Amino acid sequence: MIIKTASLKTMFALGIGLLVLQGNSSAAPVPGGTLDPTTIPKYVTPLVIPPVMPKSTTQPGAPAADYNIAVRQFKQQILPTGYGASTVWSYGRAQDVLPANFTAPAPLANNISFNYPAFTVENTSGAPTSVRWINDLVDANGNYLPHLFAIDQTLHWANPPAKGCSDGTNHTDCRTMNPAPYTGPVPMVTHVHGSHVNAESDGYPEAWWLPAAQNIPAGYAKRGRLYDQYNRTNAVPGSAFFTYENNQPATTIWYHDHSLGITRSNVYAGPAGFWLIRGGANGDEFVDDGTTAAANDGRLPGPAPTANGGDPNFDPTFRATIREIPIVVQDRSFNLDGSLFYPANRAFFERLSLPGQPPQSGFTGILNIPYIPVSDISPIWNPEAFFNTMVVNGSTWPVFEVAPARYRFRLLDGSNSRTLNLALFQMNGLVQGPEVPFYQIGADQGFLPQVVKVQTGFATPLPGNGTTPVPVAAPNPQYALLMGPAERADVIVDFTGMADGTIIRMTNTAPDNPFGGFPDIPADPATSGQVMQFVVRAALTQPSDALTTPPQNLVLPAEGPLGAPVKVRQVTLNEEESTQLCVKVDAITGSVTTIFNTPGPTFAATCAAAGGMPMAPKAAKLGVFMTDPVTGVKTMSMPMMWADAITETPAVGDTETWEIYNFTVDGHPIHLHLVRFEVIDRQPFNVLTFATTGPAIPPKPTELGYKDTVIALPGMITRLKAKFDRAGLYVWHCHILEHEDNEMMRPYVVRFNLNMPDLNGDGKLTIADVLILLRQLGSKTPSKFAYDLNGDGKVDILDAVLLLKKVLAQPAPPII
Ligand SMILES: [Cu+2]
Repeated sequence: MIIKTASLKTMFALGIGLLVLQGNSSAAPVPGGTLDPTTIPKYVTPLVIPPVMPKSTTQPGAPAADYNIAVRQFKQQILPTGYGASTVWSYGRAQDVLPANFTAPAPLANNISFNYPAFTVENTSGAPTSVRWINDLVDANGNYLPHLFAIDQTLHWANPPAKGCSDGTNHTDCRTMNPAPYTGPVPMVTHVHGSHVNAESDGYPEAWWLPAAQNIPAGYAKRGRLYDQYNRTNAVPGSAFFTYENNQPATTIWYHDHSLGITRSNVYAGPAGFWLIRGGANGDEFVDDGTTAAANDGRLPGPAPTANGGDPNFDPTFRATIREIPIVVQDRSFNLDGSLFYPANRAFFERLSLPGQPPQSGFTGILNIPYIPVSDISPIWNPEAFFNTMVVNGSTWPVFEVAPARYRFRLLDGSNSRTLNLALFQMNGLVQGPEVPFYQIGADQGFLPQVVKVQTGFATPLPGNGTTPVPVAAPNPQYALLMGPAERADVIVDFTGMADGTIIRMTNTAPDNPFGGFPDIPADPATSGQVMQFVVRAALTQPSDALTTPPQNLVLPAEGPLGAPVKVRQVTLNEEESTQLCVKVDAITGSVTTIFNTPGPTFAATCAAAGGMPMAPKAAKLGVFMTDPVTGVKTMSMPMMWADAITETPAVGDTETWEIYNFTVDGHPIHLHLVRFEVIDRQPFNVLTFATTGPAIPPKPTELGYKDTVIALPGMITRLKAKFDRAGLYVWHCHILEHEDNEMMRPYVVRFNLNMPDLNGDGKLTIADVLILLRQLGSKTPSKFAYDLNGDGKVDILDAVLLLKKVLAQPAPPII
């Protein structure tokens, strides 16, 4: 069944043809905290240019790491001057001491590198980087800091108290029946999104750890079920030591928290930053100017901030030289005191208030239902979360003064749920003037095969010979620069020749709701429909501006395609409704009340007969198809839980095509850890018969580079192809963080190849490989699952026996 992840009230309104109830209207800001977003002045705060994360010069313990990066709580002036500062969390160099009442941004010259978003970690392709990630969410007395937001313990989550699991057991990483918000020490683990990395360093959601606080309550687990470290000699409490091989082409990736069931809340508090990889065979050095005979003489706009190069936020001379800038766009809501707002109960999502409590956000209707443990609905979790204020590099609606020159922006949609559809327009006073194109050169995982000129309604690949072809229409006239949560776009914007004082505004016309494809109602034009503004200043011109290559001339060093897949894997996207809570919606007030709360085989029919509807959505889930054991024909989509047995088990070195069937009516930005994939196509299908209903639609030209996140549109099969080239346990998930946190994430394991389980990689099968496997039996690491040679979901003596049989079955080696 298809279920819309809108509020129940909206679903009800749609069902009876009433659209007067709020929910999908864009004429107003989306509800949020007590600060009215329309009162916040726009384009008054200069854009913060993230400086480069400084390497550590002191070590908190052995072994030495390139970076010791702590996450801390501090204040930041996100809103314009005169408004209250916001309490945030973010990363910085651990040795930097924050003064009391520290408020970011602050000059790097003061040896302070803490900022939201975090400073950029610069890397070279092929050169490993080690990071000791430190959970430093403690106060001045060494006591743990509680979360900034209400934490729902009824999701499958980290559960540091290690008790109260819903199945009656007591351990971490489970779903509890406790509806009260969690107020203890905060679990964290860092994932570098898009990193081709060993499993121990990937930031597995059950590999979290608590801060080394002095008052961790007795009985609490300080580490998650699969906490592990690349270098197991690290002894610094409250940290983990990870190593990143960076053995991947130059690209824009990013780091953020990934703890089980609490990622949405942790990331919303701030911790995220860019991780750039440069150099290598597909780096900037191999960009060519297609209009000249010389090889590799293309020059992209630069420079970017460099380590020890100055502080682009407090040194105007240095700032004037910068031409390459990472830009993260996020939506947030605020309260009058400047604090961040994140909803604290399910009623907020329904645009209702809780019974017996003051109305929230002016909602007059009441959500009067029981929650877990009485029903099966989580009390705090919101199925999606949209916010009314646009924050760019940690400032609301900033302004950036630019030279009349070409700039390179590495754009990231860092929102929890919001898809962006970005465009640039010259402004003539308050009137929107001509559109200024984006020239997209890269996607998530490196360069596109061709520069794509992106304007509203058009995406035109450029041949790279100085010419611009007739514009190519996008699949729908509304498409501009579309980015789902976690997607990146490496773009050039050409301000060359623009008059001093020209104003260019970045707008967003994706909906204030989950993106499900165009057409849709654009975001509120007065708030979430605006992003940031540029002002051309001729005085900022640098001599080097004349040296950069016009985007029409660029020939990009993109990679070739992957080979044929050895397997086609079919997976599904699903949403679930309650199987016990039947509710009704008051057509006047929108209030939702319980009709009955009883599970049973006839629940759905009984609820419908009573004039009600199941409370929904309950969760979003990934899944697989059930098939008829005799005919092999698909019979139904089988939603799977995080805790269910692993069903996606590619062998090392295999190239697979994944067909993602989306049974929901929302688009989901699907992200696979470890791999870089090609988007093959999208094809409509019938959700009842699973048969395709139309031709496959090729990816947009902006999706032709390697990617790690793709929007799986509703009612479509989205096909991607990836080579799974490292053994270990990883995850794949929806990057709508509210979905990811409530079951829309699954582990997958890249197993050693059963045909050639050469575990030590010496090119032959010997008893040494068997010994390696035997050593895994007692370990608890994300890598261990790669040794499940017989695919029974366990790594045990049976796998060792299987391997031994293979070793013994080999023909005797020739005697020389
Ligand atoms: Cu999703």
